[in-house]
Amino acid sequence: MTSPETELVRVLDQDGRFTPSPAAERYLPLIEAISDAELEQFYSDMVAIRAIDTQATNLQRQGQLALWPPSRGQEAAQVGSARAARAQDTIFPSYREHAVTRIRGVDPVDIIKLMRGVSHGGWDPTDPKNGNTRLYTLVLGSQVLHATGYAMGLNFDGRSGTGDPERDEAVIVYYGDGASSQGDVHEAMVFAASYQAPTVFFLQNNHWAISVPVSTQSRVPLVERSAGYGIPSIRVDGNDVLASYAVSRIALDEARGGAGPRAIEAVTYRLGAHTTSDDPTKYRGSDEEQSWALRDPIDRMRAFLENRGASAQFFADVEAEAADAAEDLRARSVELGAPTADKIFDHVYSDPHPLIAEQKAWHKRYEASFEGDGK
Ligand SMILES: Cc1ncc(C[n+]2csc(CCOP(=O)(O)OP(=O)(O)O)c2C)c(N)n1
Repeated sequence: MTSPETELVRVLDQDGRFTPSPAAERYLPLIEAISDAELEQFYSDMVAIRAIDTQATNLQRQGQLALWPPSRGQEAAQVGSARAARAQDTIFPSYREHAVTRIRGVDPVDIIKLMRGVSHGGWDPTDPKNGNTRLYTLVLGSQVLHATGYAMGLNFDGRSGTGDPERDEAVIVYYGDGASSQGDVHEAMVFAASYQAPTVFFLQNNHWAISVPVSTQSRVPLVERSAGYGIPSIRVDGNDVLASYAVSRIALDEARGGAGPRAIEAVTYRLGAHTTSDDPTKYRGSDEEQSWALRDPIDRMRAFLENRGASAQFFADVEAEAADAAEDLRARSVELGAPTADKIFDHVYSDPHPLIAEQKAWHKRYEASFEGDGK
């Protein structure tokens, strides 16, 4: 049975033609109002992050990083939703939201620092240059609780639903199909719905929780999980950047305006490995991967822009800028060096703690015991 929630919002078909689905009807005025410059920005965001993502994957293969979670294939879901957020909104990423964080101003080298093990967090979430972007979360689903608690706080502090769209704030939180099975996510939804917290739950259904397919995880479309808590929920083609932008804009506007939480299931696909430690050929067939490769979000948007008359020069410039961004990432990543051992102890608590101070002193004595060794 198809419920309204399971109808897919899509405006660009696989070949980039503008052919809106019935569920896309209410979003068309918004989409038609997107300027040429914004359309081009969406495309260049996607191309840039793919180049950066490929570079980071290569850096891991060359031993420069411990691990990298590739975002290949998920660019449209991320760029559309991130471009829909207002500057005052707060972003709670999981660990694959490289396009989102970049759009908010986080330097990609700060993600490298985390994955290289030279930083405990990567960036300072309170520094305005990072666009209210909280840290990556590796414990599945915990950020969904953090986001909901934060959104409840926005309501308590009168920073949401006041009727002033220039000041009202909302929260958008990213999580995956696997994380949607975590208890934390369900608790968060109960609280968000009960308190009408301005939270947008943005689920990227990339079809695999490492080797577990979404069909094993859920008997119903994932969009029905959030709908079951009374949260208005929309299913969108996550490989269509325009649809992703439009549903996110409306959901965030509604949440910010005091209408309570909203949920989006972006149907997309992880084209690469879960992380650089994973080998997807062990659990999924190449037919599936190839069929999704045909739905590549970047190719789709490129075809759309070409049909509108974008010049060859535009595409060449975008490619060149993306290559420069990737090269810059490489140059700065290989120069990061190792952290001092003190840093491991200094960032455990924000205030001094006697146990940590004792451990730090012990470690210093231990290191000193090697001095002069072998001479
Ligand atoms: C609480 C918790 N349980 C298990 C893991 C191990 N783990 C890391 S990623 C992952 C799969 C996540 O899949 P999904 O939520 O679909 O996100 P994706 O990685 O596909 O973007 C698992 C089980 C973890 N990090 N945290």
